[in-house]
Amino acid sequence: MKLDPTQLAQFDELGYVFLPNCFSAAEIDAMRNASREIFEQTRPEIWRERDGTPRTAFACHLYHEACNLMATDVRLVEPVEQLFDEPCYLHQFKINAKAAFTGEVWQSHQDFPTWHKDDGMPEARAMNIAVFLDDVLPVNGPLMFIPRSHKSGALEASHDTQTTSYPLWTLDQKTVSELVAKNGIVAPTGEAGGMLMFHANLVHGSSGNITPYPRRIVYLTLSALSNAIVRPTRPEFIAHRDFTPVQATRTNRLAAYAEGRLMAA
Ligand SMILES: O=C(O)CCC(=O)C(=O)O
Repeated sequence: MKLDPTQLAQFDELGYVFLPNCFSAAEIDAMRNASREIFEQTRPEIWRERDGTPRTAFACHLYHEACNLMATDVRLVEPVEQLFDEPCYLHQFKINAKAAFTGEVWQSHQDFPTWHKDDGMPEARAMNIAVFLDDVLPVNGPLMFIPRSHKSGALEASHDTQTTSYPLWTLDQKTVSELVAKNGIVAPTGEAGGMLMFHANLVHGSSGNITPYPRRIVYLTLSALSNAIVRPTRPEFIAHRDFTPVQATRTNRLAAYAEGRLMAA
């Protein structure tokens, strides 16, 4: 699945593009079941909010078949390869839970500074591509983007280990205020099954979820093959060391998996 010229122009100008209805209801159902099974487990790859609620399941593509199929899905891999014009490897795979009532914030940040400082990623030739497993609403902690902020390059950030359980290189209020004054701030919302891709230097974050509606999102971080990390400091389940190019599966194996589960039920 390739981006069309309008989508390419939007990505270039605003730093993100949202594509609705990319995954079917059956595929999303299978991924929601997967996320339930995963978040029931206790393992080092599953990070929790300070109250113990699951926050993020890293690298679950290595131990859950549905996630494994999503990690090579052509709908996710192809548009990123198109933008970088080269094959990609998977730098990170995760499900962010943003649980009903207790899901905490993601502070305002750009992704590349964390990948660069913590993992030794050479350039901003990597990006997050996200699949909504729940309807993302204005009220349940949607991602918020500052459009065009990717054009500012990598901004100065400080290492925040206090605000949440997950350390992140975050931006200060002055920087965020100036960027918002210039470009505004948006929260792309949409139904489960939609897909959102955004530039590694796009400033983003999300607020806590105090609603009864969970907001689960799967993220693939795909990096250009020429941009392999050189100085990883984080565990392998957060910053992968396998630089094999992702072989996108052209047959829809996630749909077949979802149908198989339905027939077995
Ligand atoms: O899921 C979210 O709300 C934010 C995730 C995020 O910003 C990230 O993984 O870099």
